[in-house]
Amino acid sequence: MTGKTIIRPYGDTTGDGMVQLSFTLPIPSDKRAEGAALQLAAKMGLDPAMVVHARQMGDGFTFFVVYGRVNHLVDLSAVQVVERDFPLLAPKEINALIRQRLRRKLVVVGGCIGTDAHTVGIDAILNLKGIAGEKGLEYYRELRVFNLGAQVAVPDLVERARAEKADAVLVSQVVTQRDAHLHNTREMAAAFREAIPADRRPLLIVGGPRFDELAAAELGVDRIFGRGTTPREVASYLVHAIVTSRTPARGAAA
Ligand code: B12
Repeated sequence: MTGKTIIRPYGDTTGDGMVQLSFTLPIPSDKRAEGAALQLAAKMGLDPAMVVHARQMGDGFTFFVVYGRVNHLVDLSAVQVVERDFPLLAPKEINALIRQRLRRKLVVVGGCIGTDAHTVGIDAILNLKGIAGEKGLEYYRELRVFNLGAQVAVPDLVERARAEKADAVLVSQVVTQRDAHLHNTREMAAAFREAIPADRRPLLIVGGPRFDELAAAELGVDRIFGRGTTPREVASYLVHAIVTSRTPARGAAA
């Protein structure tokens, strides 16, 4: 890409503004349903738009893929993201920094809270097997990892974090129906603040595919990790936040 700051979507030819959109309408698949899909696309600003796929899904629902043109421009100079503001370290460096500076194991307690049973994400980060060719946090000799699994109640999480003198609590939230991930995260953050004094509170980290990484302060946590996160990123962040960027006061949750 060049140094352009204004861009448009690309479909058939550069900058033609063509996008593809998928959605489901609660009506059986027929001509009227396709008309309804096109009306929705038009109201969303796709002009022209065409239905390129329509398939009935169960009784009374139709799944659509619509292809059409948008006029909107993207201003890259106005895009806000959370940039990685810590160095990405190798496992050896991470272990060495914890051993030399913290002089004890760094303790991590994690799990899925609320009714969420999607453990694949937190397992990918915590368990030895890891993800994307990287080993999980259990692989790091200087980390002690407690993976509490699915559907952990917030009071149980707080108690376990306290009992293990956790330096960091890692929570996964995948289900976002009715903003469950936001409510659960706020509840968890409030419970830790109420139960443990600020200077001994573990670092609070949440992750999941549909979080806005910019919302950490608003949700009362220290950091949010989104889709595609790897264990090494998380381990590097832990070292940055707990070991290298300040005098450790955590891990004494009593
Ligand atoms: C596998 C799966 C299941 C399995 C879960 C098995 C298990 N042990 O985890 C089963 C079959 C049990 C299941 C059940 C349900 N599921 Co489901 N499931 C999925 C599916 C197909 C894949 C999720 C997954 O494993 N992704 C792979 C992992 C590696 O990715 P990840 O979670 O994003 O994790 C990465 C990052 O996000 C990040 N990360 C995640 N957590 C954390 C935490 C921390 C601390 C950090 C640092 C990073 C981090 O790092 C990870 C690695 O990169 C998704 C659809 C999809 N394709 O995503 C639906 C999906 C999540 N499920 C969904 C639904 C609705 C359900 C059910 C409600 C269905 C039902 N009606 O019963 C139930 C709910 C069960 C419950 N109580 O939670 C919806 C959620 C919709 C929504 N908006 O909330 C989805 C999106 C499917 C869909 N399109 O409708 N599901």
